[in-house]
Amino acid sequence: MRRILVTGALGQIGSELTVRLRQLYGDASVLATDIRQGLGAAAECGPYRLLDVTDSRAYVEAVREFRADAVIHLAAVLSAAAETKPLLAWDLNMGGLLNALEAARAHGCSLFAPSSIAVFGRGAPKRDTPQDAVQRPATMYGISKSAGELLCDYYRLKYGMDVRGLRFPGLVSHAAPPGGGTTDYAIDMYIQAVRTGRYSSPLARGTFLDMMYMPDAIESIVKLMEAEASRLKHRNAYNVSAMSVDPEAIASSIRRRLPNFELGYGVDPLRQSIADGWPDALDASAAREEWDFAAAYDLDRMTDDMLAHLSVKFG
Ligand code: AKB
Repeated sequence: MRRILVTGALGQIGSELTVRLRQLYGDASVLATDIRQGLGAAAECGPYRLLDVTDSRAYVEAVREFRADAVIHLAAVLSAAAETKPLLAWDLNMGGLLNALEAARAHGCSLFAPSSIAVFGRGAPKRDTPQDAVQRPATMYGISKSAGELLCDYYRLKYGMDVRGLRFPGLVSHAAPPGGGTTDYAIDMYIQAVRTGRYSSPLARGTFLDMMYMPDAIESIVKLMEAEASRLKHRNAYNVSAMSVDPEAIASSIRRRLPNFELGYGVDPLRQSIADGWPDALDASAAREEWDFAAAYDLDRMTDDMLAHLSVKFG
């Protein structure tokens, strides 16, 4: 990658990824785009442009004018938000991806498109969910991600494009606020632990989900995009995960630092039913074998870093 266009640059992944890409490739080589006027490092430390990814012409124009050779397409509606606005989620997640693929094709760019643990559903093993497992998602978000993986494969096979992707688990970050995901409860728990010392979990005790700390997600995107193409068999998209945790596990990790932290439960039926359809723990061996995926943060290391950052922010 030399000149990179990022969509959804003000979102959960984008706001941290843009900063990292600018460290690696230079400020002027990374164009951050989003649908709203930008605030924060992603918008202020380098080129920024308003871009609605559902506008196909504007997408092609942005790629052409910036002379991008890589597109990182992050704009999407996450799972819980998608269930409240399924048509919007379909339009944005599928229409935006199609426009990304077409813009990248028109200008010979490589493309990164994130997928999710949400592609799995009934019929897939809950533990050690294999790279190649049956996909029967029961949420609009999962359906859009599963169809998105197929679409990316199609562009690879039909046009020979270099399209790569990761099936992200819940991503935990102190930088951007939670954005409508089912796994975002974990971020909320850390914030409330620092602000109020207590938290009511929308997911029940024993609901295990894969998670990963944002710095690991960012490094994974860079590593995958820079990986030797001849090693990649599964391009769209790789299972990745750093831990499988339930609310109690996160609370116990927090209590090592904040012993009085209290965890209660106020289960949200929507988010619980979404989480119940997802795997407990993915098998990430294909990512390890094909491009040396490795996560640096386990649960306690992530907790220590989250609490340190959030204490400065809210303490
Ligand atoms: C969500 O919860 O919707 C996302 C995801 C797992 O893709 N964080």
